[in-house]
Amino acid sequence: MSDEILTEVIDRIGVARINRPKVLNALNLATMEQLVEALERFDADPDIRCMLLTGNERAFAAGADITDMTDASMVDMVQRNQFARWERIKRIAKPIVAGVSGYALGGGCELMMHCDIVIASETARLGQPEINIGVMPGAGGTQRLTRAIGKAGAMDLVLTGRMISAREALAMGLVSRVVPAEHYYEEALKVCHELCTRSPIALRLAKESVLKAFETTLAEGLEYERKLFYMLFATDDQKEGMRAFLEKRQPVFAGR
Ligand code: DAK
Repeated sequence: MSDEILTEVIDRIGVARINRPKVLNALNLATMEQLVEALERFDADPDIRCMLLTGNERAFAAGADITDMTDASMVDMVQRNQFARWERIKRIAKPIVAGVSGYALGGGCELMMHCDIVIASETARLGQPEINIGVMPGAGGTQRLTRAIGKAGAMDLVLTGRMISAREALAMGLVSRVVPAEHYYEEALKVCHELCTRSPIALRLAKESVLKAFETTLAEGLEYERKLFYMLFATDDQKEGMRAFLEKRQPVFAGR
């Protein structure tokens, strides 16, 4: 495996770092494949509780690699079936925290939107600038962005291609928290450490339930949530969590 995606395990956290600094972490096909494989490996590893996806200070990812697409025909794009990789990211069951600094543009912003909690450095610059190069978002940008921030904001970003600051993104509801530039990675890691202390099965079902809200009516979503809520009463973790509360101690969740 090449070193365009660096991985490490810190305690029970799977860390994946996009590592193409010369091109601001532009995501080419090989990098995307390596990233998806790394996330799937972490997802399948019972010792890993959550994941941290990050880039470097200058860029989370400045988009899909434009050199991959410049001369592609419509048929090339169809045959590449790049969407399949993005679908695989969508199926990752464990929580993914994004630590975002610098540019998160186009496919980079879409990748960030596939993550569950986004910790952004105050230097982060986000947007969907595909319109500036004659195309439009292709990995959910028109759909996830619209659901995340509403029509007015999504139209503004998608049609003008303008970049927004981390603070503006926070106000729009596109990122979870904004932190000083020098702390974004450690804050994202801190969130991951917190998630490691939670019940992994409850995390998994809670993630699934929140994501369901993107795809259902309110009534269907509530019904779905209710079923998952009942399911948790079949776990040891529910008993442990509630008993620990009553016994005024920290719970120890086994994930069963
Ligand atoms: N692709 C390839 N190279 C890139 C790149 C990108 N997206 N972004 C930056 N680079 C390269 C630059 O070409 C430059 O390379 P050299 O000239 O040094 O060889 C190097 O990174 C440094 O960039 P700059 O010199 O431009 O740096 P600046 O600080 O001046 O500007 C910038 C930073 C981020 C504003 C600028 O680089 C920029 O505008 N970059 C392009 C941003 C962009 O348009 N992103 C959207 C790309 S389209 C799909 C899924 C997803 C997508 C498509 C399909 N399917 C599932 C089918 C996604 C599409 C996109 O993301």
